[in-house]
Amino acid sequence: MTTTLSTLQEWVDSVAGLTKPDSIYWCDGSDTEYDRVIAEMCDSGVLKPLNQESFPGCHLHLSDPSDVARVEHLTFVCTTSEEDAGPNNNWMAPNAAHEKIDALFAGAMKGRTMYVIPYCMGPIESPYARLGVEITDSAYVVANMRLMTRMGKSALQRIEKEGTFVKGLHSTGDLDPERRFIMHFPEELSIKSIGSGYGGNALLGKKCHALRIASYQARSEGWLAEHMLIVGVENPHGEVHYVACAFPSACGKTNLAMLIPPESHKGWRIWTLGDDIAWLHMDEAGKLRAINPEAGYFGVVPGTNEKTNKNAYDMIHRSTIFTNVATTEDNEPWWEDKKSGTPATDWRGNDYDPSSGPAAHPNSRFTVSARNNPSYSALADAPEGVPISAIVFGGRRRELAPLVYEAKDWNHGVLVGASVASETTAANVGEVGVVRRDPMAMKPFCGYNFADYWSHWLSFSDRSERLPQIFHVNWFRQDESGKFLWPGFGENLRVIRWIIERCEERAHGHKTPIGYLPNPAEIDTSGLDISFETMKELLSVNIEAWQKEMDSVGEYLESYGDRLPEALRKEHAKVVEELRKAS
Ligand code: SAT
Ligand code: MN
Repeated sequence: MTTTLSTLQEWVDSVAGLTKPDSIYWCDGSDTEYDRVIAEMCDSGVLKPLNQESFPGCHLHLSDPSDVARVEHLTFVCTTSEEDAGPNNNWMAPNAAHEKIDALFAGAMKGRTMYVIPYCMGPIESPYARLGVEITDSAYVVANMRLMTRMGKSALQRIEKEGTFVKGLHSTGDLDPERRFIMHFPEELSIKSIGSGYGGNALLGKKCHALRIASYQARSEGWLAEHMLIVGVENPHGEVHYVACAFPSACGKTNLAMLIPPESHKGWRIWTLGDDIAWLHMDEAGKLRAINPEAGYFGVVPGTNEKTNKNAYDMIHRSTIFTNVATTEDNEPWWEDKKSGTPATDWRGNDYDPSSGPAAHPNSRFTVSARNNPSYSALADAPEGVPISAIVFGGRRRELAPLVYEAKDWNHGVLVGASVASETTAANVGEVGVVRRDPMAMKPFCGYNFADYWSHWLSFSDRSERLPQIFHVNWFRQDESGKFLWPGFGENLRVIRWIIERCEERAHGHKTPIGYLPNPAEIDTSGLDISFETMKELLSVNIEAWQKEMDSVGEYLESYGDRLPEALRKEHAKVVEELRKAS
């Protein structure tokens, strides 16, 4: 396979000229190809087959121990003007960035195969889908891209028809963190990534394309590329509401997207559209419609069990690539909180020794096709996407943020999103558990200045009267002893239900300075072992603490200087004033 599109052929030729691979292979996306690539990796030791009786089609990849997460400090947005990248991104001038990274790419593929991966983000027939080609020297990336995107022949056909595609160049290089960079050139629709084989750094269709480059494109084209799961919530009458939720990495998006309703919620059903990324477009009727640009899940493994996420637990028992988990004596994958089996070998491939830390890496991952998911919604393939009733922001916060509240209107909702703060997780290299601002859960992923991004969000209120209602949730409140106040997981449906009842104008709630909170009786707690006091705690607004919070939000917003939209400043001032009156 080669291509009739000369711009693509010329780019592939020039990359080969720079990186000097032994051979070039164009991926067609077929099953035969996938099986062959997997077999080759098993031969070379990059993959290990797991127990094929209990885990048919499953394989294990152990990465370099220094290459287990995203590297925000080595990730750059290279726009002509530094201001366009904004204080939220690392910036390098495009020429300097190309020069620096091309020097690392020179000869990087010697002795290796260069794979050309045409892919489509979104249903192949969708007007909202976007195209890309990733060039990589990693067979692991090829296999993962096959599971995560619509990859191969049909994508190439559309690329040749449209002529426009995002160019992604990737090499694992020598895996030395000193020579690792993830660079984005949104003005050129291109990405260059070297020195890492890990998910978000290497599967360029995902965070690099579908969020950083796409968010930049979306701004000029009038849509939104967001770090959101998409879920359909069906009530016992068969009515389905679609909800999009933005939570930071490793804060439970996959669990919520695949939730199994608790015993108390007979007749309810959850349909998964996506677990990580949503592209939102306004249709002619003024409704926001969402598609999931991805076709698979790259989820956190530890903590997955029959209680927390039975759908995921079942789904990853076949045709799954595991990265950096432990294994049992029987060669089954093992991870912390799996609730069965014991580890024999840890994620580094050593004999398991509890004194050297967890057996599975805290950011160990499964890669699996969305088709494996028992709650998969066929509408995930609908070209027109699904209409969104509610947008939900959330973070991981021990204190302050109530279980749920609703923004007063769209513009206030933009402030709520811009104010999101969350404890850092193992999804990025760095300290874990530190609260930081993570607006719209996009801090690591917005491909341009956050101030301009908030202006773009605000601009939607002039375009439609039928926008989704905006909410904020926090599943992670703890008491002084560190015990979680809310049971979470499947029980989160009780909160989602209130959100939907608000959208249907059936739940009243009451107004507070930070937004609408549920009246205590409006969250169904039947069958839950949760006291009235705890619910009160979860659904209260501590005025003094919120005043401090709003001071900190104000400082954060002002750090964006003149570019900060006046409307956002106004929303902030309104909340400050209402808190003052309430104090
Ligand atoms: O590493 S990924 O960016 O793909 C997953 C995540 O951190 O959200
Ligand atoms: Mn994510």
